[in-house]
Amino acid sequence: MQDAAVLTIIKREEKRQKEGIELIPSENYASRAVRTALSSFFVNKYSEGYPGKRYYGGNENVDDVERLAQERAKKLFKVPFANVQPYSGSPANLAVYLATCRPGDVVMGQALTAGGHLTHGDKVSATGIFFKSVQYQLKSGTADSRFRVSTDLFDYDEIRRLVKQHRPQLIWVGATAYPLQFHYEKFAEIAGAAGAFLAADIAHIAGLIVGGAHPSPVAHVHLVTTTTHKTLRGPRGAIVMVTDKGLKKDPDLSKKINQAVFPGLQGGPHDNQTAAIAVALHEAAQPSFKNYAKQVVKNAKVLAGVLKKGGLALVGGGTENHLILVDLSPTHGPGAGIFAQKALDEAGLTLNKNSVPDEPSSPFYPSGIRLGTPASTTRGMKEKEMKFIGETILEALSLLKPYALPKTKDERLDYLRNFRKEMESNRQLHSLKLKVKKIALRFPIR
Ligand code: DSN
Repeated sequence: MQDAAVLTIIKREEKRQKEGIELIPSENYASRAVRTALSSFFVNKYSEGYPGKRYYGGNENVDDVERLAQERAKKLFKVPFANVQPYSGSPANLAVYLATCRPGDVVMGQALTAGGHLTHGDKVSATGIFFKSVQYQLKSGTADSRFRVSTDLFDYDEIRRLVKQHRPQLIWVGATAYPLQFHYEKFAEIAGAAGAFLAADIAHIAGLIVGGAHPSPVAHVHLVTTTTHKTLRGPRGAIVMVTDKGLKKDPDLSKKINQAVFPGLQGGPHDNQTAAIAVALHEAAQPSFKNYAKQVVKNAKVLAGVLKKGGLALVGGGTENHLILVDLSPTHGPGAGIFAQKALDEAGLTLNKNSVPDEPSSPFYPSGIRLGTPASTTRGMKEKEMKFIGETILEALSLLKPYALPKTKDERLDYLRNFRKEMESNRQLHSLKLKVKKIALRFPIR
């Protein structure tokens, strides 16, 4: 590579990834084979349309690779139809709206502050602007580990009541910050009674589903969307699938999804991404991927156990998947997520601040942190490393006791600037970072 300026930055990012431990639950490491496909000659091609029906010439190889990706997705997720062209998760979800709704229709999804996704009808998203969005929350009081481990945080009576009142055309089930398994059949019963389309967004848990570590929604929903870069360990990208149940409700649903993706929302597909998705789907179909998925959950449970024993409040009281949501408000005060993210960054542990159910602060200064095990498990880390990570988190968080988020916006800016400086020069965090680096380097990223 000849561009020294960019190469320097790329090398810095490589070092950051190698020397730290990645705990953001939506991130992962794509294999060398996936990255090779991404930088292949397919980067150079335009291929608006679908296999056998392209607008430009020279697409015989693109057709082959796209058909391969489609077939692999269908087989892996056990669905009759897959569109592998969405650039990423948000366009994939928009395609579902375009295929099932008209502007102004009522739609419903889990609120962002309760762990849902922007594209499930949040008011700042196109999905909340062009549709009448109704949002459901989680049960109150779930963000506290003093409550015994719950197996379900959804209030189905309340969701049923909202559905009866608002009659949505489309309902979403799926989340970006939900630590327990989804019981899709319960959503299906509610959506079915209202005649609504039910779409499962499995972006976070797709790898767990195909690895047998989480139930599949396929028998219960009409549509499934997923990104391909999270637990599925592929390139950034997405897939929209239609189930047999979906085709029964609307035999034209696959055609409508294709039309929605192109020409409805996108232009030329990213063929290099399609090739890389095909590679990732092949990798996820291997027996070793099942071990990976099970280890992700096992690791998350061990990590959650250490954090809970250390006195942290976990939403749902623990985890059943790859993700842990810590509510810091009882231990570190409202809005403490911003402090925790920075302190842990300085210790070489990357995770993100996150809202918690019943958030006492705001989405900009949320009270929780969200972390997970997909990336560290890809590196080969197991229970022993999870104990180290958990203990390191507890030690770093113990430094935050003197800090509290000021009430006013003006006070906050100065306070946070000082806080950041203090964290950056904190010797205890620096020594934790060295320990993290030592462990991290024992687990190469391939
Ligand atoms: N940004 C993703 C996540 O972190 O969960 C959701 O789109």
